[in-house]
Amino acid sequence: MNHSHPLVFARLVCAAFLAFALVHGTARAQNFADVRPSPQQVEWQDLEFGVLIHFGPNTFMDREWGDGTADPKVFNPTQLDAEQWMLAVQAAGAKYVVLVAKHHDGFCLWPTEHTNYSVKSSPWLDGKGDIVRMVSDAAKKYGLKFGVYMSPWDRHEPRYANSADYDDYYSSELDEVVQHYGNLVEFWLDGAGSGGHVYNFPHYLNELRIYQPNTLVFADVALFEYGDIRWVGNEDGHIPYENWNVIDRHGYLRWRPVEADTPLRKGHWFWADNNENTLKTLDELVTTYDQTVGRGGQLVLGVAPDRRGLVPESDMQRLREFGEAIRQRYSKNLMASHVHNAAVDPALDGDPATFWSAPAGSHHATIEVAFPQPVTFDHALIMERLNNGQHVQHYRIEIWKGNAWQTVQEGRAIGHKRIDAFAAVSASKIRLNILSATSEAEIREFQLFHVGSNQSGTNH
Ligand code: FUL
Repeated sequence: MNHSHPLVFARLVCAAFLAFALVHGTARAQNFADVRPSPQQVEWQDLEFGVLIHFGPNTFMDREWGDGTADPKVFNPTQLDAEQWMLAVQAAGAKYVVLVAKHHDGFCLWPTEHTNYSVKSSPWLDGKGDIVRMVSDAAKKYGLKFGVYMSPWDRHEPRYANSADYDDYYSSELDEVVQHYGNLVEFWLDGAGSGGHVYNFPHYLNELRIYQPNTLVFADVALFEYGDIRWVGNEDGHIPYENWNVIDRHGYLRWRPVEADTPLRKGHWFWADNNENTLKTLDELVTTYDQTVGRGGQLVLGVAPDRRGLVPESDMQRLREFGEAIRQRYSKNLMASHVHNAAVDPALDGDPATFWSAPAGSHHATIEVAFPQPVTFDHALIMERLNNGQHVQHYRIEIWKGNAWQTVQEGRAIGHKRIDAFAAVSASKIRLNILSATSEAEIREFQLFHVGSNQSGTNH
């Protein structure tokens, strides 16, 4: 080892300091308020909304969980068009797409060298196609970030019976996916079906990190220690309020933002015949949005192309309506007409890149806003800046009633984004009253909307 290398030297100094700190008891105890997100987590949380795509032999066999015996010959989409999938993702307003590259049936959507159970053995494009390539290329073209899901549970691969052999197999497949398809925004580690099987997850993660240092790993509850993001615990499209980003597992406090995955067709991640009646209504989708993104978490909506290899027209239409409804609801920010006040404007300017900070070290502060004319509103959207941690523990939205402040809404956590819905009120003086914060609150946005009679998605 060459000890004169500056990096090696810096590491030695760090290690010496750590040893000194531990021996002399100067290492600071960790608490909830000290834990901060990584820059990658901050960036990922800003994406807010992604789409998860399921497509494979199951699509052709009306199955949700294939048992790994389907003949690759069944896989034969006639009009597969990954760009059409991206149009669906964009229309819904999502910022990224996660493709299920391998589901529990073990069938690979890319021509892996490690098994024949893949697109290579299908009649589609004479076995020369690569869906991972097509989707990653299309995503790039449409300005969407790209991620993959690779099921550890594999019901086809015979090596699954032997943990060590299967670890080699999974790692070799992983190597292909992480090296050949560009940057992955998210990597899905799904725990379903894996009970009782021992995987070498630390090895998988090492492999992934070598090539994809910035990928956010999604892991469900059982695989918690391997993830950067945690599963919400249901597939119904809602995040329970209050939602805190810092959670405690095995005595370790960690920043683990929550992701809520839910399919566009109720109960169906894969397309199946005759289930159009399960397509979620616009109201249901708007409610889902308000109860996921509006509760400071990530929404990941499942979209399933059909046997042609296209997102069905009805689903496409619903995704368009959904995207449009969200834009309509949250684009006319009534804060735009406020009387400017340099002290608080960074929270009122409609730009999440700027933020207002409460006085250093404060635990209580207010953002007061005046309007030349009274404004009528029934929704508020607040974004907390999380780079320094999630601080707000208790807040009120209040209006001035001539001689006193009246509470319109009261809440606890704000987090990345908080959407509150309430009966319409009119006022020309409004404030965000932060009653309690672990450290100075940082607010990126405080916005007001009048959604009106279309009250679907009420966030209570
Ligand atoms: C689950 C899987 O078992 C489902 O089939 C689906 O892929 C969903 C997104 O994750 O755990």
